[in-house]
Amino acid sequence: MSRLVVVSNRVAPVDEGKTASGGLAVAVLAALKETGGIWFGWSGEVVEAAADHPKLFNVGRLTYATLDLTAQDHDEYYNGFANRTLWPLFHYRLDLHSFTRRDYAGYLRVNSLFASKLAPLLEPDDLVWVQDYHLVPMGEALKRAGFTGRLGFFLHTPFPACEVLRALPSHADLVRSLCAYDVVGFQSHRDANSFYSYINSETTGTVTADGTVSAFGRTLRAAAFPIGVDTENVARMAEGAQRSPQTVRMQESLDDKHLIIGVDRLDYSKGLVHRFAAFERLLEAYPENRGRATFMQVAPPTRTDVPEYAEIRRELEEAAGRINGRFADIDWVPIRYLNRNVSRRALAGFFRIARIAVVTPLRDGMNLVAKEYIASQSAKNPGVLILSEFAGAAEQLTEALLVNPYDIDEMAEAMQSAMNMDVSERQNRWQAMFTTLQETDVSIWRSNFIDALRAV
Ligand code: ADQ
Repeated sequence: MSRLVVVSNRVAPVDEGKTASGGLAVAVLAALKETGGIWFGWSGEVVEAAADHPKLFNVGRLTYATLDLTAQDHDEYYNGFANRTLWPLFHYRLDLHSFTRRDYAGYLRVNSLFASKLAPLLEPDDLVWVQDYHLVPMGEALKRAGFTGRLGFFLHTPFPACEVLRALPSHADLVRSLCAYDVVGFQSHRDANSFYSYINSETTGTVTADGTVSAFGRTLRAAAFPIGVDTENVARMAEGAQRSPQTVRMQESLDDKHLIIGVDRLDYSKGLVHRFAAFERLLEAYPENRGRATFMQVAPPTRTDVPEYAEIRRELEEAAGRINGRFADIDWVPIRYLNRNVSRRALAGFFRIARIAVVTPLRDGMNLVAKEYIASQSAKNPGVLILSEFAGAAEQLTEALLVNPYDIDEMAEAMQSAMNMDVSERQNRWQAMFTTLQETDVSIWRSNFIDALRAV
């Protein structure tokens, strides 16, 4: 059977006791553990002079192959083109999107470098599966480096509408690079449709009803493959964690107040400023919740070298301080704001006891926190998920309270109905979503994608 070779920007920590906060890391590790193979990518180290060969080490049937980056490569490829050009653009933030030819050249250079270091490790019948926006040109570069086998690509972020994508000066190259793969996977139908409409309107290519795309002299399959979580495992972990010292401590500290929880990387796409404002509106408009609801936001800082991330951090600190100053009482603080990682087990325990999860990104490819929250609930007394209609997860989790995250009043109203929702409605909504998660978990995501790639 063909080996699986996964390529992603970061290779997750090997030490499983450590917490990986990226959704990609969580999903890919689950996939590779099942099949064995190679996981290739950046080590996370920035060095003066990069080594000629990747560092290799084996854990069971899995080989990790990692490369270091020089400061210039890291700055142009990662901080620059990936995180200041593509990330904001793909999340519809044209106001934060910047483009320089220097960063773009760095992005292409690192993709070629990765390809030239991976190619010698490959066998012709390997299935190579490239992950995410950092590595769009990697497939083309692997072909240039002589690889002739099957190539798949999965985009974890949204794929923007055509008119937004056109703001990227190199949009035509980006889409041509995507067409070098044999299978291109998107998180949602909305994203796949944006890709089809680009092909139809900006190229001479065609798209058939089953997602076969013919463009730039190639034929490929492009479709939605919504990523999932390890549903049963998260459920088991949450059930066990509810008796853990951390969860018990949290429960006691709540003193019978309802916990509203938010867990996100500290990123402007996650809608945290709007979410804080909505909680403030809840306390203003429905004063009975003062002293009755505690909102805990866990948001570990990421991409701290990118200035926009320092700005969002400052805004949130200010908002939390203002809201707490305005409403806190001697025995109750409205917002608990934690800027750090929490172990997966502790998170599962917190999800389990949280009456409400607020997952309200302004844009999100999928959002695994929404799925982890649902997987963590008890069937008898489940909590309520408030979910942004702009998260990919909203296509599947239609029984959540779906909100437009730009509408602060609507979010506050959703929090109010969640606070007062009776148990039978909570059970019905939760049961439907939990069944969806069982039918679409991470192993099904992985096998659907790999089957599509094998079928090429
Ligand atoms: P992210 O933007 O990182 O992922 P998300 O899907 O929510 O967003 O995944 C975050 C993961 O990190 C979750 O598993 C969560 O539990 C974990 N996590 C977050 N904060 C944490 C904390 N403080 N401590 C510990 N763990 C924490 C990108 C895309 C998403 C897409 C995923 C997967 O932006 O849209 O769903 O990839 O494809």
